[in-house]
Amino acid sequence: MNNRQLSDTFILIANLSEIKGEIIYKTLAYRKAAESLLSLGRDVNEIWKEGQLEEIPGVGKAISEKIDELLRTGSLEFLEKLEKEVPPALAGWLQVPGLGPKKIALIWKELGITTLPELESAARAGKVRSLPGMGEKSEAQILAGIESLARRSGRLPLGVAYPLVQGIIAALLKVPGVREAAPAGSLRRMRPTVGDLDILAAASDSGPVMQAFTSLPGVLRVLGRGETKASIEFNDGVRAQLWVHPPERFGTALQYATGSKDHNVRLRELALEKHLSLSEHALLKTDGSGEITCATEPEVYAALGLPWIPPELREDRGEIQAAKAGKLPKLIEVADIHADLHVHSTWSDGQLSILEMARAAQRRGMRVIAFADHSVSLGVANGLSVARHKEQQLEIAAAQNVLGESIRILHATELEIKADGTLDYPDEFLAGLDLVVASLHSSLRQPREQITARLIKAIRNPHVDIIGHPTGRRLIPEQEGADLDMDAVLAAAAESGVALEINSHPSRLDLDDVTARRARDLGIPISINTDAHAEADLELLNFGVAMARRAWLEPKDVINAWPAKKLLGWLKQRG
Ligand code: DGT
Ligand code: CA
Ligand code: ZN
Repeated sequence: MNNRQLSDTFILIANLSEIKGEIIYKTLAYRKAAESLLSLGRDVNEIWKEGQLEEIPGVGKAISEKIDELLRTGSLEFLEKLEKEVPPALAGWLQVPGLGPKKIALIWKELGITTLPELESAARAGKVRSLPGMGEKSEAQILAGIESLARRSGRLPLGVAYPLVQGIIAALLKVPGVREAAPAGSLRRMRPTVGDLDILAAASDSGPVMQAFTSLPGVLRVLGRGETKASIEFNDGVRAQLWVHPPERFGTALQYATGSKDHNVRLRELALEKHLSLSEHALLKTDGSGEITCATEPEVYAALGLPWIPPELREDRGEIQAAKAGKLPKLIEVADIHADLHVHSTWSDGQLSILEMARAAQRRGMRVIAFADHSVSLGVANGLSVARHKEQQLEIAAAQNVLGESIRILHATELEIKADGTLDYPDEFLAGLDLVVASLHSSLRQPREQITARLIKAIRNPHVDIIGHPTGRRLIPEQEGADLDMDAVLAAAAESGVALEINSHPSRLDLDDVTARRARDLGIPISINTDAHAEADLELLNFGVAMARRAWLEPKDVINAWPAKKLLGWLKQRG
């Protein structure tokens, strides 16, 4: 079993346990383990052989025993028992927006149905509305949810694809004769989800590297294999494509394979104007006088009279025009970020103490860190009461004492915007905090007008500094964000001066690139945060920065890249 299959198994256990009615803390533990298995970046089988399973964040004794049994035997007695109690097909119902474990258990027990098509017919026949606690509204919501499920993308989240590609590249680089290997396609452009994995290798003889690629561990079948291209499908359905070109044409090949298709089409038009023809294989002079070989990408762009364009911009959203005019943005980089304004500690659902987390952030170059533990109404995440905040304040002061000037620790909150639009703490209390991140976590399926008004109310609260993961969309597991009127949200944000977050966690990446760019154009400050719950999560910053780069953001647009003095001044002036 690979990381992904193990992770899926724990998600299944969590889902079935929830439907069974197991207490939420238990199921959260399975989910945490599943998430950390996915974002591990190493083959869990290796860690298992080293006897280090419990070193994985979120994996304690009970879960490591389950992993051990799964890796040894390929099955798990605990899960088999659970599947006898709760039909496994019911777990799939949780994908339906608006259907939670309680409702699922109710429908299953009352109507005796277990499959999604049965559920759809029951809802269409009006059998769901008469169940206790249901009604016409919830029935309509279930039907709408089933429809939106059918529209799902089937794309792979970047956070899952990224470590997979790194693993493949590492394997290919070991093959004799391979001079270089690099990600290409949408993954190199850092799209939040990718259709398949594209990889480019430089080798004069493509045979050995193709052979290594098609016999990677976990390959189910080879879909095609030619002179310069091979494509494979892994056991879990993920597809990967390898392109092999000689080193002297690596630049031309990488440019082509990176795309996007639309960017390439535009670039080819530009090439033709210059009497050049740009293809997958070469950059040729159209008068037949020969080839311009490009070993590197900047040479390709230079031949077309352009500066090199960062891959994140290559979506045909004006980047070629900007490059021509010498007006490409000076994109933000991970090294520009010196503040993380949304992390969690053991005070709510994080894994590290304030001192440990602050140290870990400091080691990664942070000069400011804000502990935005969950507020009181998010009970499942151990949200803080006002009284516990007072104690937390003492611990922050103590940690600040230990760490001195090296990093400034802010006392913040991730404030629940409740279903009725009110906030979790009174204004007087919020006024005393260093920073307030307000987020939506519940009742995300409210009608457009209601949820838009709810978010705007928080945006207008003068104590709110940042709106966390503004739409609430999730990529792992896939779930649409709230049905917000984004024009209205952005207009309100521009007026109030609140910052909007780009949440770096690969399961969120919210705001998306297009909306973040619109926000920037309206002068809305952007905040890139890790939302870290464990030390390893701090490494996820590069995903948030990638979204910001796709949004054309520069350091001046991002409050986390401001000098600490400017950032703290901004927070102070907001009250
Ligand atoms: P994806 O996989 O749906 O997330 O998106 P991409 O961008 O990775 O697209 P994919 O995998 O179909 O193709 C990989 C790259 O190959 C793409 O970024 C650009 C290049 N490419 C593929 N088909 C064409 C084409 O018809 N014309 C041009 N110019 N380039 C293409
Ligand atoms: Ca692709
Ligand atoms: Zn949150």
